[in-house]
Amino acid sequence: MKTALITGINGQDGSYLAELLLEKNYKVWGILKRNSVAENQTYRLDGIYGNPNLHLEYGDLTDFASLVRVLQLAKPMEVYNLAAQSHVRISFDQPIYTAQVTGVGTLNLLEAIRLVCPTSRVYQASSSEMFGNSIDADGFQRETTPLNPVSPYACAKVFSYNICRNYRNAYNMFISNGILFNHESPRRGSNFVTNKVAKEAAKIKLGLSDKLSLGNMDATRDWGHAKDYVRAMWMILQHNSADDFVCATGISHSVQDLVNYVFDYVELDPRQYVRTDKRYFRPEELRDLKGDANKAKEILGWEPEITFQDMMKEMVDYWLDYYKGHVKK
Ligand code: NAP
Ligand code: G4F
Repeated sequence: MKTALITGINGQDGSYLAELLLEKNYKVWGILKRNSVAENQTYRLDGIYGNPNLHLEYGDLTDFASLVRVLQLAKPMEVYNLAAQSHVRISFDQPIYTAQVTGVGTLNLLEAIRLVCPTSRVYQASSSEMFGNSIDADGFQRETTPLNPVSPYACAKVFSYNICRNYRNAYNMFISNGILFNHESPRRGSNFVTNKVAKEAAKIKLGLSDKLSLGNMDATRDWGHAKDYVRAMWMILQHNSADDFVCATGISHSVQDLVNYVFDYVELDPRQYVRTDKRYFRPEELRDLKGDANKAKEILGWEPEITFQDMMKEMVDYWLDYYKGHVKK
């Protein structure tokens, strides 16, 4: 039986990845950061909670000793480092904390793996945010595009990306970076733009709200579905050598396009409800992201399957069901 450890197991990606690995008959260990309200913390794991092959342990990326303890218990063949302070706007409010978790936290984990289980295969959740405003002449970002981060979050992810490559080369460890473009789902935090728009449009449709405040509507993103991207994470660690891969759909939409699509789906005119609010703008904005995932397609055979349109419908339907249930209660 294969054994995997997931940091960030209760996050969007961690919960889908845990489901995928359990389906593949893995024993799955997960690290949970202590939270004062335990109930809220594991709701994304509801579908697999109690599975005898799922083991949750307290730990924190900033607490080296806790990582050593869990690695000694789990003895994982594969480690997926998904834990992070992952919100770009919030990284401007908490830059030092973000650097400690999203940057140095990765180094804590690598050093613990090097000491406890150096033959484990390691996946690092790197991000398209690392490219910043660096774009190739054809309008795409790919593995060779220079990294030019424009947020504290992205700077921390660049540190993690580089320290992973350094440990791979210096210690001959199997450490791969997935450079993933934005991916979403109904499990996405509702302060990220896709789920914020889906949730608020559903509330407006049901008469529970009358406005949606957003930041930069001109920014464009390459949005895919988290289920497709956790499949890529697993495929990256099954490859015969450690390497770095971009995962993206190759199609980008502006935030305005996203709003238009969602409001059209719920049959409302966005001009009546959507406003911009400077609170949601960033001190420095990453304007455009569009990824070229040809390397992952050619070497791993990975391709995204779920379209932006189907994903946004799934997210809006989730919130419509949620609030209809809520209203009934
Ligand atoms: P997410 O939903 O924000 O999940 C982050 C996870 O990290 C949560 O389980 C969180 O636990 C945990 N965590 C935060 N601080 C921690 C700490 N100090 N120690 C241990 N655990 C900690 O993020 P996601 O969307 O699933 O993304 C997964 C990873 O991929 C992240 O590293 C993110 O930066 C990266 N990434 C995401 C995307 C995307 O579009 N989703 C794209 C590229 C890269 P609590 O919830 O209990 O705080
Ligand atoms: O949904 P977002 O907050 O995602 P962002 O900043 O692109 O970061 C996400 O994707 C990265 C991969 O590229 C991950 F590494 C990272 O962890 C995270 O998962 O914002 C998307 C765009 C931005 O341009 C933002 O300025 O939407 C714009 N936006 C406009 N109004 C808004 C809002 N974003 C948020 N969160 N809230 C708004 O009201």
